[in-house]
Amino acid sequence: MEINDIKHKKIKAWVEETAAICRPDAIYVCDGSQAEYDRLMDEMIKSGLGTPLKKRPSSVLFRSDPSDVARVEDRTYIASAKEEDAGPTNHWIDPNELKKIMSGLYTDSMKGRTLYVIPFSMGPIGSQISKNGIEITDSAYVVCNMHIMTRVGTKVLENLGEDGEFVKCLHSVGKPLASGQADNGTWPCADMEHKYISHFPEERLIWSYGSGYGGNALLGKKCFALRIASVLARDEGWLAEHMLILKITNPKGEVKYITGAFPSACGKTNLAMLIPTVPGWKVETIGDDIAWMKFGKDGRLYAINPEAGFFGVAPETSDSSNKNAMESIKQNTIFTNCGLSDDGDIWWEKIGYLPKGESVIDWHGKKRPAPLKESSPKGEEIAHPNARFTAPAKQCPSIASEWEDPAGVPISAFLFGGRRPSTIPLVHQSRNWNHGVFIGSIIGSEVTAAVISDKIGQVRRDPFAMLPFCGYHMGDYFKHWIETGKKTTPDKLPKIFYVNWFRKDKEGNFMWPGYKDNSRILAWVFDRCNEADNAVETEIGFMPKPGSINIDGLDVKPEVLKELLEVDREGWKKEIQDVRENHYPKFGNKIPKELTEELSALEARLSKA
Ligand code: SAT
Ligand code: MN
Repeated sequence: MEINDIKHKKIKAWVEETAAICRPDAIYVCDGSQAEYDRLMDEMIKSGLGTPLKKRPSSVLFRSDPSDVARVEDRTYIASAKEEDAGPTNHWIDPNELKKIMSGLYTDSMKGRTLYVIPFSMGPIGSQISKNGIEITDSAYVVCNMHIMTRVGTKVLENLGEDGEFVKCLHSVGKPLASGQADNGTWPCADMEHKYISHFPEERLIWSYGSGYGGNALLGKKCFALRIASVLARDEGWLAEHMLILKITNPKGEVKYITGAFPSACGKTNLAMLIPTVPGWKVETIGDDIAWMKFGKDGRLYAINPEAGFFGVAPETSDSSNKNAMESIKQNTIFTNCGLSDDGDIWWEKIGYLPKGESVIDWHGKKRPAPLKESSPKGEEIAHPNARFTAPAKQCPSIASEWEDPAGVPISAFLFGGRRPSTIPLVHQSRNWNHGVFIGSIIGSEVTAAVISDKIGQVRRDPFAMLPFCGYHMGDYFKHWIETGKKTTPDKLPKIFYVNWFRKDKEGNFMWPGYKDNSRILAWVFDRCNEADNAVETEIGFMPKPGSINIDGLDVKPEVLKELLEVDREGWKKEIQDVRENHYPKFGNKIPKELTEELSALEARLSKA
């Protein structure tokens, strides 16, 4: 399609305005068709950027520049009018100043390239919960990824009509080409100090420059669906959350939907695609990363998955850690920064088998002897630790039939979790909504040797798993959660649970098998939502009654389960002290009084016991 095919005056004007600054060689409006996807992929394969995979139909491997392998939090900005509105946990720059810098960078930045206009919808087109965006990009790789991750094309333009609302998302890889120059198969991007991932929340505007990777460039995901949407949600009275969405069916055929927020590296995608080990139970996937939730007429919260695909971490994904993910990526998948084996297939660390053949090409593009082990020393990985697959959600065997229901699914429970070797029990339920918000506000994972800068053993808290993704002050975000709890009657609100699959014993061994067996905890949570008589009240909340977690066929000794489900009073006292002295002060006087009251009430309950 061409620019004159756009009937929406504001979109057309914005594209023209952008083109006048970025000066692309051509402008192309995406229709979202398979033919368009195939043509762009072919061009990228011919240019040497993409490598088709013999073993996986319609699948292509890309290798990025070593400087462009993940989200760049240090270069991510919330440029609200007032610094206070971005809050202490976001990087703020004055929006006028930032626009001046970035306008300079955007000038002529698309020379030698095509400017693609991507009309996209976050969520099923026409849903009351969905939102439209327009991404302008000079990267065909971004167009193809957006095809998978969102709903793209003519149908979105039709939905927008002549004056529908949309979020403006501008992206340039920041590598203009001189006449006659070409990328020659190299990944285009700018130097680190010229990368900017910028959000202008008041204008519902995203400007990204210099990176072509993941959340820096696929602007529908973290930039729109979390950072900008969290601001919209605050203003409009709904929730935009970094949460997976599950459908659970019990042996009687009764269905419930739950969402869950976990900091990174807690196995969220694995949980989203879990194959249960408890007999008679069924778990299906609605989403693996983001949930948008609005109150329905019945006073319950309804969630949609705003995305249409999975952008998952590849390393350690295997038939045993996540069979459904492995099935989802058998065809029509984009791989980025994975290894390539002699037989024309991808490979990564802990994929569950060794690569076929004598050599592999690593994510740098270097030929190496095939590894003899499934893991590699740090820094010598075949696949980059943040290597990704981009796969259509509809290819997932566990995808629920209603995953695209425009009405969304009614949510019965929220799970919050983290990677905590001690203190936090396997599962407990909050006493009420505000206590649940308190739990969400303190989740985090213990720092392991993987992070050099922090003290090992400290808890790095990531409230609601939203710290890098909230587009406004986290203190105001907590307040928004407290306010959300007042919008309906307590019985209609989702119940809130704190789970921890990562407890370790004195020898440092995991006490709980995790993965598929987490379904045993999901079953308990499900029954709690039915007010089952399966809990006892403790100082920290409701916990499983002895015998109410099914461990049949599990290699977990009763005394270990007992320890997993005990209140560690001394541990909690330390937890309270850390929250009071180190965590909450970060948010200054914006911490809602309801949360400091919850902290004190918990302390009082524990000291009475
Ligand atoms: O790169 S993404 O932001 O899409 C994924 C992630 O970092 O969580
Ligand atoms: Mn995520």
